[in-house]
Amino acid sequence: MRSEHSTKKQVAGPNPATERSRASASARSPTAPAVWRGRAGLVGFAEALADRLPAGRSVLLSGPADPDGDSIGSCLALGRALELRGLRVTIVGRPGARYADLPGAGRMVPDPAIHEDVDLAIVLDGERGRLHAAVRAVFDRAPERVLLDHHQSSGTEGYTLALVAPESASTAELVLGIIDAWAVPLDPQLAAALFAGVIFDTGGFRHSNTGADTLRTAARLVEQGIDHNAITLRVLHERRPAGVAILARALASLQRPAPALAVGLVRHVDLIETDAEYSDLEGVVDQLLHVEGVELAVLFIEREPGLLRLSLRSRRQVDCAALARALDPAGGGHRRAAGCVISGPPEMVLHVTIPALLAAVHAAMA
Ligand SMILES: [Mn+2]
Repeated sequence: MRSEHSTKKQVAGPNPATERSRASASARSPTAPAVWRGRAGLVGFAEALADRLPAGRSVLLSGPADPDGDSIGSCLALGRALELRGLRVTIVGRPGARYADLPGAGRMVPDPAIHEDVDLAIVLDGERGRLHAAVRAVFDRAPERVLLDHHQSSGTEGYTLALVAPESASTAELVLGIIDAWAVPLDPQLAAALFAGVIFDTGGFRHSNTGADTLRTAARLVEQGIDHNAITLRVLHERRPAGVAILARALASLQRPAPALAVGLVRHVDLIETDAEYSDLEGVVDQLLHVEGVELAVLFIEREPGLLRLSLRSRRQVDCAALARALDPAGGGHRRAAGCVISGPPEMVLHVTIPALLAAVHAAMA
């Protein structure tokens, strides 16, 4: 399983001079915006964040409206670290069965229930455009707005503080870097939440974004005595009965417009009839990608009647983030995993989209 937002390992470019100068400007003035790109900015970001968070301040933490394992694990771990530092923390999201056992998941607040103003708001593992509308309103009103992310497609405009590190396999690894920079001692609760994030975005250390750093991080987390096997089983493998039923329908829908392209369609009626939720479809697109000979897999999910959510995955050549953005200007993600939304009846959307998918496959494999 891989999030929409996990990616092939990418080499960080040097920080643009403008970003560096803005970052150093923030050290002088706590109100100037500060932006970092790449893991190299982690300590500077952590220090700037700490400067803005004296004990007693209120902080809101949220992932995108449909949080995945990395979003949830990152929010829970950073939330705990902030509480240990004396902040008043609200964590947004509905964790779903896969994440309900993680430490702190029980106190997450559903997105629509968020309305109280906070001193500082942080969006993790996705930019603010992906927040639930209710959360977005609170986020935009917050005097300090922070982005912590690893999506190559995330912009950094509109934040008082931002770190985007596309070379990091998961946002959870960035959170651990912050925890280390703050010298907060790692404990089993932090480790369990972070481990969930790391395994989600690396597909259990199988995706190409898994590097030596990720494995070293995992070793540190396992050393905390967490039940890594139980977390992996729950987060990556276990399915609700409704999830098995929707998986069966998704696999039965497989089309191969070309040998290298796998397309699946889950209609709204499938979700209704199987009683499946959107989160039950996590990891299903990877099953399509793992068909022999497939380079690009796309799962079309009719989330609401006439509204299709596309999950794109590639093995090597196709840049899914660029393809998602070409299909939908609001789409994006990582090179090997991305998503976008297209409206229209499923047949029509397939009819107009498949030629573009075929063109991308042929161009990438030429
Ligand atoms: Mn992620």
